[in-house]
Amino acid sequence: MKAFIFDLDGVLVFTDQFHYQAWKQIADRLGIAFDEQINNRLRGVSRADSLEIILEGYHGAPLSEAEKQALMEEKNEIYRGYLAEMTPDSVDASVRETLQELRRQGHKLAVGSSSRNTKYILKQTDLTQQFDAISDGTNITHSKPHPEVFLKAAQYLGEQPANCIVVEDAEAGIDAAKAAGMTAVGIGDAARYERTDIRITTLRALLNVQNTL
Ligand code: B16
Ligand code: MG
Repeated sequence: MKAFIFDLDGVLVFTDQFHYQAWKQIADRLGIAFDEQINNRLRGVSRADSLEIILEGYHGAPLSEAEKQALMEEKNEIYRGYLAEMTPDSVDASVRETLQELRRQGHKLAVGSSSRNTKYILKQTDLTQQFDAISDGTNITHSKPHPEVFLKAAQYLGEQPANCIVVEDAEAGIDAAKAAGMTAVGIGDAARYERTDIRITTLRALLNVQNTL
């Protein structure tokens, strides 16, 4: 029996377009150039760190902490407007089936996400009950690539890090998994990253490689 820790955005659901649309509205208002390439740098990174990356393109008067806080709140309001439209149909059937099959085989499953909206997304998509533990942006002080979010997930599952397999789409997430002493499975962008241990192109492929882990 093993423990699987799944990243959320980019692995189980595809909310990156919602993050992009929400940040784009803020960036446009501040006159900051923001495109999909910059958006890729926000994968797995916390809300506050995401804002700092976006502000690299800001040339106005320096912003106070209160102004930055207000921008993050505004972005989150817009983002949650998109999340409110999510339903169980927003999750690929193959993703749900893969989780169900791993559970059927007796493995423990957790979520390890930087997002403070994790529990809301899982509720909207009816995924909450698929997981034995949830570690997210609300229970960490250090965001990926720091290992805290995955170490907490292992702790909540009652598992040793060496027995945990992390599934990630972001380089920051693979770095976090390796720093935690876990096996790192990469999908999407992370499948092209040199530090990734095992590369998959679809989540379902996890069922084929898991015996080798
Ligand atoms: P929130 P993950 C991450 O989710 C996203 O990839 C990243 O773009 C986002 O900034 C971060 O969550 C924080 O999200 O603003 O909802 O707290 O990939 O770690 O599941
Ligand atoms: Mg991700």
